[in-house]
Amino acid sequence: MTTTYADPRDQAFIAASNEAQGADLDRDFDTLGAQLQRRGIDIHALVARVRAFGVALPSWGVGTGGTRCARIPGVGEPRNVFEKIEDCAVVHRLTGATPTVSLHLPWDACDDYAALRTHAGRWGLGFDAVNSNTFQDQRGQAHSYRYGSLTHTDAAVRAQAVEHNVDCIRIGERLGSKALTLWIGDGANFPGQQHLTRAYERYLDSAAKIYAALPGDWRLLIEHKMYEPAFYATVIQDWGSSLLAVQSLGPRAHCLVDLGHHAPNVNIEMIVARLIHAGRLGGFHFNDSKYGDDDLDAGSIDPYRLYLVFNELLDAAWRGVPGLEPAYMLDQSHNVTDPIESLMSSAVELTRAYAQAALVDRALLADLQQRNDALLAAQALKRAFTTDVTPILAWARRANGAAIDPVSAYRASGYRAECGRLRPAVKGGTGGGIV
Ligand code: RM4
Ligand code: MN
Ligand code: MN
Repeated sequence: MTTTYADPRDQAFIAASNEAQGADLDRDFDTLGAQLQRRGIDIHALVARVRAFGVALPSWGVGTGGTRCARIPGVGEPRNVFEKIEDCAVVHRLTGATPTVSLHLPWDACDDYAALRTHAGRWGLGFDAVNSNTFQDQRGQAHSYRYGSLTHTDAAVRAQAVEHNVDCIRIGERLGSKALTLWIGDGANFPGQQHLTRAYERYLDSAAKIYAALPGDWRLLIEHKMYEPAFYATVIQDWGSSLLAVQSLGPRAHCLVDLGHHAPNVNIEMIVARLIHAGRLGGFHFNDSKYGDDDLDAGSIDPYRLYLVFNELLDAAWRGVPGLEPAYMLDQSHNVTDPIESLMSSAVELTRAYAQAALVDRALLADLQQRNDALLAAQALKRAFTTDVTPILAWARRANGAAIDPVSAYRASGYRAECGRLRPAVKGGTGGGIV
């Protein structure tokens, strides 16, 4: 069987694939526009906001992920960071919503960062936060992270981990990044294994050294995670530990919330509200989960929760909370899907939650809350969520030069098969770890 290939990043290809769907979209958009008008909402103003929405892609997300049991690679996976950028460009061109990439080092280490920046720039891509990795031993390093990194009992191991983070900052500077995301796996598997207070104090000491190496216009984002790989006690296990750390580090340290890093049923939107209140909400890793750090596609399990997170963010914007500029990043593991398709649909789901949250009648909601009208307040919030904003998202994509239906355009392009031809699997490629 011969498959034809068309570059899905090509404007003419995208425009042609939009042709067939354009008339239906226009009709659906007009119908929705009339409905929203009756609610006092200008659909074009909403389109303008949606067009400007962006989320960063995780470089590690374009390869197939895995679990603790196995990683089963897909066809035509990117073999190096340049090829990862190629795939990210597909996601961005087809969705118009992913203008930046978040790198993970040393998974994405390369010889020429200036060339990497140019390569990304050619596709209109920039770089968001860089992620360090001291949860794995790296080839050639002097000390092992078996018993921790930034919190290790041995000062030499801590120094090595600090140095890696400083290296990440220097690389990020060359790429135009403005933040370092710090997530460590340090912790204990047994009660008694680690002194809970001293381990945290060692963390603060190491993190302060990293903070001191930040350029003036950079932020340090601290990511908490309840468990895994440490199964009894993780040093930065919750937003409390994270908030105390950023407060002790300084004004450019902020908390990053990875949605999957909480126990099931935890009220994440409330954590978001608290961090906004503290002026320390720095960013997100979006994904979805059912049980733990499942790294499933954003919005695939509980889209209402995703919406409620955006509701807090837009409520804060409505209240004029100063200095709130959280970095939006995806952090997912794609084990059974084509990673490009998962990233595209996740970006769309984020945009959907954002657009829905923008529909909330905030003055009405505030009034209902003030009058303790629980039922109508809940309905006012739900009403925005149950509005099908699909035509707004598609319209915004088309206006941005992206695809009305990203996944169908992608499939029609034959990109994955072409990658399979151009990228024969290599042993030991930089696919990343089991994420
Ligand atoms: C962790 C955490 C980090 C990510 C690694 C790969 O669970 O979410 O953000 O960098 O996985
Ligand atoms: Mn994460
Ligand atoms: Mn995670």
